[in-house]
Amino acid sequence: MNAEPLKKFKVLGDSRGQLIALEENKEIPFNFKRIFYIYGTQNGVPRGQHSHYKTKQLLVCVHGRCKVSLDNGKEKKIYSLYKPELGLFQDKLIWGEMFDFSSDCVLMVLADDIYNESDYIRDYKQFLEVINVH
Ligand code: T46
Repeated sequence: MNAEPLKKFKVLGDSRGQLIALEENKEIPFNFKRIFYIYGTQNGVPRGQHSHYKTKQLLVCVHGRCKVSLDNGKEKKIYSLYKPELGLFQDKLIWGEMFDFSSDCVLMVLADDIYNESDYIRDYKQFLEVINVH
């Protein structure tokens, strides 16, 4: 991986409790167009297992915990998301897999584009072919 994809956000708030603010082009390292969250993942089931041609994502586990592997075709690293002040940047053309979800995990994903299935690469062999030509 080039730049460190795991970001630690500043925790605001006071004696009443905590608050984290994410702004585009600051904590979110792109212009932001979409948010979605996944939850209720069944025990032992992975999610993701794909890459995007263009879409960039920032993954934040706002409740519970999970692990994420990021793979650039040459190197694969595993990250633990276990508190809301951690954000993991998944660049375009990086294969991502989310796994080891706690039953209470809510994984929020911020993306720089609207949903478009044609931006997905869901076959790992095809992913390796695509990154070889970029
Ligand atoms: C990712 C992980 C964490 C939409 O209609 N709009 C959307 O914005 C998204 C993300 C999905 N969908 C539809 C497409 C499928 O019919 O929701 C269904 C489930 O999507 P998918 O199989 O891609 O779900 P996951 O959990 O494997 O992956 C999703 C994201 O696709 C992915 O980018 O990082 O969550």
